[in-house]
Amino acid sequence: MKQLSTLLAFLLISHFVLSQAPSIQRIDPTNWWTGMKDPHVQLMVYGPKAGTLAYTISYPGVSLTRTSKTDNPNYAFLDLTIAASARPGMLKITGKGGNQTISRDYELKARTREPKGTGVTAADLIYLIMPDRFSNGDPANDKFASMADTSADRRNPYLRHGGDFKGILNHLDYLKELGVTALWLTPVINNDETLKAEGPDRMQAGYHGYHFTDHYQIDPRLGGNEGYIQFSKAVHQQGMKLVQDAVYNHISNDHWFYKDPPTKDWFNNWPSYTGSSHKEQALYDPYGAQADKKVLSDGWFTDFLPDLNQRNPLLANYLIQHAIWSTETFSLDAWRIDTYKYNDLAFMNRCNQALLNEYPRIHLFGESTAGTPLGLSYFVRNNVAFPFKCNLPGSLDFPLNNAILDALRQNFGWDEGVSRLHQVLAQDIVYADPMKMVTSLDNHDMDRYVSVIGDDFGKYKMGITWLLTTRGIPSWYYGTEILMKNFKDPTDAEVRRDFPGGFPGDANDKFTAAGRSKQENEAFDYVKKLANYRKATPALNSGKLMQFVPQNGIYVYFRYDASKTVMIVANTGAKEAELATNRFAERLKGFSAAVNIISGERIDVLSTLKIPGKTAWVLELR
Ligand SMILES: [Ca+2]
Ligand SMILES: [Ca+2]
Repeated sequence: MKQLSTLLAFLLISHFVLSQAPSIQRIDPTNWWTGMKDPHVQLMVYGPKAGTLAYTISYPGVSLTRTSKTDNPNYAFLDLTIAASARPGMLKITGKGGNQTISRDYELKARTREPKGTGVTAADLIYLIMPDRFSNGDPANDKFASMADTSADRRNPYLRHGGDFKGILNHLDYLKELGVTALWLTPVINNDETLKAEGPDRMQAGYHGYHFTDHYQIDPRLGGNEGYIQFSKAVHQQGMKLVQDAVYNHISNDHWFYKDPPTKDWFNNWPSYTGSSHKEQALYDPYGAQADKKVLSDGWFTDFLPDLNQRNPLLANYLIQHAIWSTETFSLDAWRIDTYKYNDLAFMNRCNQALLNEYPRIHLFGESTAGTPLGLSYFVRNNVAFPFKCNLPGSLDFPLNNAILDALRQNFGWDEGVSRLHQVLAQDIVYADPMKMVTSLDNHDMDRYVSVIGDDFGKYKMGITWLLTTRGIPSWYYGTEILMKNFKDPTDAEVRRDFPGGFPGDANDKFTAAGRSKQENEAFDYVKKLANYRKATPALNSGKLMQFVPQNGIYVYFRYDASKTVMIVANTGAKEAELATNRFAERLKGFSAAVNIISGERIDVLSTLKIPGKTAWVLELR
């Protein structure tokens, strides 16, 4: 009897499912525009049995050129061509099946006049913010009962803390004063996911933003789509630029399309869980094995971040269009591309080119944690005869970052200490354009700079001097200017602490000089002075670089153009040292004096210089 009733229930449910009318629940991209350079767009139409319908579109200047169906009946992909003559408006998408007809409106918007895709250059200073940890400007959006994770608790380093766009906007003046010209936020796309186990006794939220659950939603806890549009407007009104953090490689396992994949090959599936090897050498190694290449690219970043199969052309279009949609909707100036080396690199070339075609000045830079300039050059435009040619304009410069830290941590030697910095820059020939590399001292995935250099204030200033006077586009991790420190012990959360003063109830407001200690003010003022000097000095932000082989722990280089020469001198040793300057005649020719741009002191550069231990000078030659 029980079996019979189960069978009846099954038949009833099957009948209901089979007879359920098709419907359209969503269309991605959620809108498009007239007047784009590329007249094509492919719409992903999703809903129960949406793929069983026959589609038509009737709108002047818009033609439906192809409908693609997949092995999942809930999807249809519609290829549209939008003629230059098409006007903005609502077009009707009609699907017919049997005696069913359903229609959905789809908006073709007019492009706004907001500047977009304007790029970042070596004249910029990019400030990296983890929005949840910077400032809470709107306590009403800290958590939502309707979301998968309903918690927010500042006492727990693994949960959300409530930071948002409004909080950042409240402190744009602080950032402007520091000399910041561009903001890079860790991803702002919705991470509506359940808490994930990050260890036996720890549950972590996607507070950092890297676990996407819906590409077309900005996280409501940051301010949502409308909040991000307003944020972008306010940032641009202040003359700053906006860099978005992209993740093409993977999504959260709470993403809506992970639960109902459009095709069987939407993800890189393995017979049993296979993580990436993280060994990027396999890709450029002339002796590399295919098996190693496959596990690097198609292995999963973690067991809860499904790896996207970007070789599927429908998925490739989905990701590329999302990048263009975001650039257009939020007026983005540049993209930082997460986990670049794990992507299908042929797909990435297509994606980069599509963005560059639509926005020729946009800057794109990847995160490829390679240890050497040669290794990194594989993942950026390069001068090396690799069989594969990457078209990415820029990259985060991890070899230079590591070399700066080594220069500050190690004693001077043939290959150690500041020799490392000289040697890494000496290999710049591998990059097509070293000025487009994005430099840094630390970031949200690394031990904080101040801790790595052992809280040594002399070293602190020296590393900053190099970052802000050498080639490339400098980036800055929030809080380093007020000496925020920590190692990633026990986890990353330690290097992602809240900015003091950014949250209701904070004891000290370190956004103000009065809230900072004497040394914190000295640190802030040092960065401010150099960042603003760099901004105003073309020799530093677009001039040439000439470096001299370090001797006795002293490293000297010049930045110069037709109108100005800046000499940077760093004594990495602990004791005062003398430096005869006749070695530098080829750049000192025609100059006799210099002004130390930090102290304002005037010095004679043709005499022997006496440089105190652990000191860097920035000397503008006169
Ligand atoms: Ca908030
Ligand atoms: Ca991958």
